[in-house]
Amino acid sequence: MKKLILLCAIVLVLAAIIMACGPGRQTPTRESAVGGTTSQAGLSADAAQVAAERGLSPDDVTAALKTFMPSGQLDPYIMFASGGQGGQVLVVGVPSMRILKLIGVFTPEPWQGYGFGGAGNAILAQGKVGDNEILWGDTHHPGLSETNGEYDGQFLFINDKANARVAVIDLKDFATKQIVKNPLAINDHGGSFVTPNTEYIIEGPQYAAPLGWEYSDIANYKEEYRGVMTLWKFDRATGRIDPAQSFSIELPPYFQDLCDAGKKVSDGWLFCNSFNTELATGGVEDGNPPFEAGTAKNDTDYLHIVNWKKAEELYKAGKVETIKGMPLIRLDTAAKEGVLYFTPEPKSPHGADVTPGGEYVVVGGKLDPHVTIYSFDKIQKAIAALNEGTMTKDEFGVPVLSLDSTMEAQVELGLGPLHTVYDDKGYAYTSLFLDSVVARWTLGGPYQGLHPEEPWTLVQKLPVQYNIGHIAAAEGDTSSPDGNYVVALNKWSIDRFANVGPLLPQNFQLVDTSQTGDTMKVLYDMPIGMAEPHYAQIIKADKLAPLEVYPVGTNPETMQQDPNAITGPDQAKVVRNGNNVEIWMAVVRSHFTPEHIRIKQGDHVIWHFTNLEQTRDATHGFALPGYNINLSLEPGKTETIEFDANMSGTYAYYCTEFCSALHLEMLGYFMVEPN
Ligand code: CUK
Ligand code: CUA
Repeated sequence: MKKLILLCAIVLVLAAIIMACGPGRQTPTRESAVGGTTSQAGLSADAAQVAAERGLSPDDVTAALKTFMPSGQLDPYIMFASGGQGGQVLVVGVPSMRILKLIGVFTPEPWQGYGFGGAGNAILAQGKVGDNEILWGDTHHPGLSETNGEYDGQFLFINDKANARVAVIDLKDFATKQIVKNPLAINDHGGSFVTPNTEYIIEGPQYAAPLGWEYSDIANYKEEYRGVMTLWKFDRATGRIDPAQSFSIELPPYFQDLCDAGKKVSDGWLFCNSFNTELATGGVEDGNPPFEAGTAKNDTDYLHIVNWKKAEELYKAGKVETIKGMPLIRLDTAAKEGVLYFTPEPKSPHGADVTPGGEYVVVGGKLDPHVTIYSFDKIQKAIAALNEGTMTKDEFGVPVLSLDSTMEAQVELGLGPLHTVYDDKGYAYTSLFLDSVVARWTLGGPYQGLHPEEPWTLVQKLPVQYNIGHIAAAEGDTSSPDGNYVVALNKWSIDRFANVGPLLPQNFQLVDTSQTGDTMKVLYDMPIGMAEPHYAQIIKADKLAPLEVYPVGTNPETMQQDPNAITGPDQAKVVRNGNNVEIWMAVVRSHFTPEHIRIKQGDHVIWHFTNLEQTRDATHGFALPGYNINLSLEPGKTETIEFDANMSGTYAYYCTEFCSALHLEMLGYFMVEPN
């Protein structure tokens, strides 16, 4: 009945809108509806008064109108932002900048019951380093799965810089399914991003160390420390990384940084920065130059140009050495067989970002006021022109292509260029860390007709607060970026928000990039009060098709029917077998079945839960005091916990989600009789 009333109301509202728009007009988008209202009627007297009272400028009012999401309306974009040292992923609606979810990835997350007895424990345990359980991560770069260079909305990958791990999140339920630990590297950075059909998830290195992080003194740096790039094979059918089909490439100990995959014309190639071609080893306490000085001595470092299709051939042909179970293309093989080339890049490079059509790689040198644009075509010609007798090599035998032969252009932007993203109007947007601005500049070549300005020129510098690191654009890493929004991920917020003590939130600023020319504006400030996000990707919301509820009996780890699922409370039971007690529990508004569990201290407990609900949002929680057990049982989910009842006592277990008027009554007793 309620549904029927709602439906009638929707039909009436729709009819009213269509009539108001006059004949022949489409149902208005949100923006045209707002525009229509204001242009027809102007701001209401109320609205004008509010604006005056609050001291809002016309720009403020426009920004508010562009970001306000009326109750019940949905954002057209979804942003996935790394949660930095929080080890999570943030899901944010754009342009409203409302946080929709915090996905536990490398860190236990209580709301999702991730890491408190259920399936999350097994997933987190995959991320062990040796025997050590690691219960946090430094998430840097989320990468959405792609099909033909476009986000396909199926999976999200993210790296843990601190421990060299990569996680797989299934966007069917926005939950982490897998963590792989890199057996050769102990930290990473240039990941995770995908090849254009998600054949591989790339994990690039950062701080060189002996392979497999074996012990070796830093005095042996040049001989024994290495960088290593890993190509994790992704199996779409299982939705998991397949370590058995993955391989790595050995690199010199140059502190490789950000990487990006070629696409379209440059499909099959990878590009990766580096910032320690000096082979600095620090040791300031012994009178050596500190790392920050030692790594910045040279005028240029090396852009790494990697032919991953060639590397894949070598791997398949067995031209690898297997170390710690990981097939590795050795550095000399990579150099000789045409897998790896270098070309110089200006001071302290950070971002390496491939243009939508794959024609160029844009590199920002943190200590150089320019971005340098490399042409893939020129790189290919320079490689073809290499001649064994005359070619320059670095000290590890890798061919070096001259900057002249690979560079297309340089654009002077200002201080501290870091990362670059793209839109649909032939513009590039670069974050300038020291200037605290978003710089909009024009691409040339095939992009020239898309904007009114000269190619390779600065168009606008938009101040942001403060010290922008990464920058993200709507559909920005695809072959066809959108162009409505850019988000500035600012490292400092200083005075932008209420003082919450010495640890301040980060500031995400939403930037309107919908018009050409000198028109960018900041629309919204969003404090991030849980960590330091590094990168984000923004996907069209309609590309995502998550489940509304799990089919009853779904195991969230396998996404298959769980063999221990039950279909009704009548199947609930407790079975004792010696010291093993196995429980099949039904969960449905507003009771657990059974409500009494009697066991003996020292019993081993295996406890299966099935939430029988199929109503959207009818989530129940399960909290068991004293045993660190906390589950989130979404509709249809089946989950299992296993533990030793080492403490005697009487424990009321209860539902943690306010699921109904009788939610408080949703409980039971776990009675553990002492020995
Ligand atoms: S890094 Cu953080 S601002 Cu990990 Cu992509 Cu450049
Ligand atoms: Cu179930 Cu509250």
